[in-house]
Amino acid sequence: MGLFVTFEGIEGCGKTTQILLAADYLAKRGIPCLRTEEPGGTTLGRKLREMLLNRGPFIFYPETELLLFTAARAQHVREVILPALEEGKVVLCDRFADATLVYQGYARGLDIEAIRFLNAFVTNSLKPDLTILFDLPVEVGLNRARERIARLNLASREDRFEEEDLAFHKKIREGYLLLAHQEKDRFRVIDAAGSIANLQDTVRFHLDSALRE
Ligand code: Z5A
Repeated sequence: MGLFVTFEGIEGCGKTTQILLAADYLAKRGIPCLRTEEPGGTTLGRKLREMLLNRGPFIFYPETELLLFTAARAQHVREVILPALEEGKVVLCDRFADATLVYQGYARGLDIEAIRFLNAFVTNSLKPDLTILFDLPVEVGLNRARERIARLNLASREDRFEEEDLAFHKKIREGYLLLAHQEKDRFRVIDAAGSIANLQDTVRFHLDSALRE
């Protein structure tokens, strides 16, 4: 089996920038690697992503939103993640099941135990070997995310979650920190306020350590 690594954090924490650099780093070292994301990663997942993240005609009840994120995950695990792990690859995934616990559970207020059950069901109980959490004050992350979104044209703006208030985003940060506290062996928390280069050094350090284990 390969190594399953997830990148998590609040909006604008820099995880996507870091996962791209990490994939380059592994490729240059000749380590077979697959970079993927949630929601997304499959054709069905990308369709669901568009519905879930772009502002459109849909009104989502929290329960509907939960089922769509986890439906995308069920497909993603079977079609992409498990086959890559079985081939011995390092799978780098931009968000995974922890995002559902935090966004739909801690922030939207859905039952945490029900989400844990659903996550286990759709992932066939697959858990990341390592989760890198990019921690940042929400005000800083939201500013970064909004500046990035402002540079995009209207059709490509995935900004439904950025519209939520500050209290929502604070619950996300607190939820992630709580999960990291509960699962210290799996999580590595990085202060995401540093420079892109310094953060990448820390990411590489954690990846190298996990690859040696
Ligand atoms: N969601 C959910 O509710 N339930 C679920 O189960 C799942 C997801 C799986 C989409 O996720 C949404 O889906 C997400 C949760 C929800 N909420 N939102 N929105 P996403 O991961 O695709 O989208 P995102 O959270 O908005 O991530 P992002 O746009 O990819 O941003 P990021 O990964 O945090 O950061 P970035 O793109 O690397 O950087 C943002 C900007 O900051 C960019 O201009 C960078 O150049 C800049 N940046 C990056 N690093 C730095 C540093 N170190 N210093 C300064 N500036 C930096």
